Amino acid sequence: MAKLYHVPLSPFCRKVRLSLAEKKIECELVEERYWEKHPDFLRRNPAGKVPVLRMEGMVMPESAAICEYLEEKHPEPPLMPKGAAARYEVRRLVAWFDDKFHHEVTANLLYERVNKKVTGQGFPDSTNVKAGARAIKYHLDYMGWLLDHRRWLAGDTMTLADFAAAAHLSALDYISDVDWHRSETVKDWYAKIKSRPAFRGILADQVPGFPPPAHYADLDF
Ligand SMILES: N[C@@H](CCC(=O)N[C@@H](CS)C(=O)NCC(=O)O)C(=O)O
Repeated sequence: MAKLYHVPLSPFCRKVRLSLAEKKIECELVEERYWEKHPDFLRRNPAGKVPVLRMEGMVMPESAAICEYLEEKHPEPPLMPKGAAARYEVRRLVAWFDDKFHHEVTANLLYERVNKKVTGQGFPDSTNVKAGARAIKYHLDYMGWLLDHRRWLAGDTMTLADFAAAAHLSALDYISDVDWHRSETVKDWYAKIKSRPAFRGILADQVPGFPPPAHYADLDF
């Protein structure tokens, strides 16, 4: 069986978990305290980052490369559209969330509030938290604008772009940092994606010392 080395609130790990679950690939989850830098873990990924997927004789770090591998080897159900332009748009938006959103929002909110404590790096920096709280508004507005023009973030079908976005937002929702009142369109999109069977594992996550709010796993939030 495949094995995913992960941490529960990592958006990169969540994106891979969603892809595996959507494609109904069974996978054992192994929590990896990456900050402890165990030699076995560094052998699996010298970059020292999660996720790392062990599957089909391969040991694979890097979430975007993993998701593209899964897409090529297990194309059903597809998470990439057909056609170069549509595929470009998915990759652009995956990069938007995993680069820009990650840097401006996830790092400032989730990493300040949770990762710092879990990894023993002290207290949240309020300047960073304020910057993250400001930035998420603009990102939610951008998502709302995209979804006013398309059924899903990158076009007419659900793709890796939706999973990338949902991975970040679900981790932030776990710490109540998403204002779902800001955009009805974004809330409807999240309700749709949250109710997929592939999301169940993520909604069941529990991080010791950080209980999720009641609405986190509620499909009618
Ligand atoms: N580009 C990587 C980023 C992965 C990443 O940054 N993971 C974080 C956890 S959310 C990590 O392992 N950080 C450890 C570090 O940067 O040393 C991917 O997409 O897999």
